[in-house]
Formats: sequence, C-alpha cells, structure tokens
Amino acid sequence: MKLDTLPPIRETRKLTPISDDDLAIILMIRHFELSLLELFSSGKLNGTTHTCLGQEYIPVALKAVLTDSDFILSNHRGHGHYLARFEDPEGLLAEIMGKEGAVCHGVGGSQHIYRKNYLSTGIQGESLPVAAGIALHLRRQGNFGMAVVHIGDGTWGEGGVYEALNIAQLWGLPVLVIVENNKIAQSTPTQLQMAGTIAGRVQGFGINYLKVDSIDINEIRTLISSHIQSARTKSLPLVIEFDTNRVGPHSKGDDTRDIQELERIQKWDWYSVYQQQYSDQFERIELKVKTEISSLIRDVESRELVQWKLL
Ligand SMILES: Cc1ncc(C[n+]2csc(CCOP(=O)(O)OP(=O)(O)O)c2C)c(N)n1
Repeated sequence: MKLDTLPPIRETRKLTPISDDDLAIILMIRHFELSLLELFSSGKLNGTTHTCLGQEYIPVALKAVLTDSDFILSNHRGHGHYLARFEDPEGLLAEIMGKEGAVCHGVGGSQHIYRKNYLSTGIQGESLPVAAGIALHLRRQGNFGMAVVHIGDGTWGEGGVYEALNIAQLWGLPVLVIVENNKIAQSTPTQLQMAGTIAGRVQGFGINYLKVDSIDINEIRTLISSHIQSARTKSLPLVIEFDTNRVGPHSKGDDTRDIQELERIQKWDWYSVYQQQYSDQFERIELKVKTEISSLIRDVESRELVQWKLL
C-alpha cells in the first residue's frame, strides 16, 4: 500500500497517568511477547505465535470494566487478553513452551487456551457463534455476565460473525464484541478487502455501536463503561471498535508494511507515548517487569516437558 493512501494517524497528545498496577500489566504483556519473538529466533519455540504489540492497552483498559462473571473469548492474537485477565505469564509461557505448569497441559499452545470463563481460538470468526451460546447461558444465570469476544477487522469476512450478530440482537443476548481494528489482516490492508464500514454492518442489525480512537486508558474506560453497563443490564449486544495499530509482525518475520508506515505507526504506539510522558514511573516499573520475565523464562526453560494426561 502506498503511503499517501494510508489513513492519517492522530497526533499524540498528553495521556492521563495510570496506576503502577495497570502499567505493570501492559509492560508484562509487551516484554512477554518480545521475549517470545526472541525465543522463536533462537529456535527455542516451535509452531507459530501472533503478538499484540501495540494493542496491549485494549485488554488493560477493559479489565476495569469487566467482571468475573464475564466470559472472554479470545482469538489468535490472544496473549494480552489472557495476561490482562489472569496475570499469569508463568502458566502461559509454560503452555507455549510445552513445559510443566502449562495452563492447558501444553495441548493448546499459543492460540487455544481454556481456563475458567476464558476460551481462545485460532479459527477466525469461530468465537462469535460460540459467544452467542455462552451469552444465552449467562443471561439465564441472571448475574449480568457478558460474553466478551475479541476479533480483528479481517474477521468481518467470516459469515459466522453475521449469523451470530443477527441472533444476538434478535434474542437479546449480552454479547460484547471488541473489534481490534489494526487496519490489516495478515498482509491485506483492510481498505483493500472491506466494503462499507464495521459501523454500517453492525447498525444494519440495529446493534449499538461505539468507536474508540483514543489510546488514553482512563479516557477509554470513561467512554465505554456506561455503554457496557447498559448492554449488561438490558441484556443486549454491543460492538465497540477500537482504532488501533499492530506494531509488530502478523506472526513472526512476516510484516509486509514498508518502513515509513511502520515508523508512523510506532510514533503512536502507547508504549512509546507513555514512556516519553511518564519516564520515571515507566522506567521504574519496566525494570521490575523485565527482571521478572527474564527470570521466568530461565525457570520455565529449565522445566521438564509436560506429560499429557487424560483429565
Ligand atoms: C477461518 C480462518 N481463515 C484464515 C485463517 C488464517 N489467519 C490467521 S490470522 C488471519 C488474519 C486475521 O486478521 P484480523 O481479523 O484483522 O486480525 P489481526 O490478525 O489483524 O489481529 C488469517 C487470515 C484463520 N486463522 N482462520
């Protein structure tokens, strides 16, 4: 894609400060995934992985507005979703490395994780029909839980997404769809494959829709919380589309975007923006997180391969 056809990236502005705890989770996700890419490069990991570099602020912003009753359905780019919910880099790293302590006994790997109220899949679009069924169950339980599904912009090419949206609206199912629109699907820019808009498609079903183009975590929480609360209490679907950017490759070494585009995107990366604006807090927390991740990698690497057991 030529640079002059790219949508503009907003000017960065002053972000509001976040807590040390939130910052630690964002930096944990970032350094966990950077370490995965290094482990792949050095031949210590097999299979594939999709990092959410640049998109970490989304599950961390959501964390404050979701409840334990909510069921999260994640996708192929799901490490950040898992880490924000469970703060368990140990179980996930062991899972990805197939070592003792793996959260799914090493069977699920990077993309297929199941844990209480959490399920991820590498199959695009699969999660939305499943979420509709889970939402029906949650509604019947009556404790205002929602099925929260993360999908990318490219996943709007899957027919199951529309079948699920249709039934969610018709039956009044509490499905919260989080669209992480990073404007590219693997190697295809969204503007080359999507007619119309996500908003238009959602509104075609009469479903409530919200667009978030801020990267300020506090602002995002303020913006989305009343809409989520309303969908939760009225048992309705809601689609929230985040305008975001994937800073890293699709998987490992497969970034098809040119260097100028990547430089533009990196300037808007939450990590760099927050680092510049709150350097003292950032460096203090980052040092701690990096040390913890390094020692975790040494620990997990030294473990035995997990033995598959019948559960
Ligand atoms: C049904 C299906 N088709 C194709 C793929 C291969 N694939 C994995 S990720 C991906 C692109 C997904 O794009 P998007 O939904 O925008 O999410 P992003 O990767 O940008 O986060 C593709 C085509 C798949 N996993 N599942």
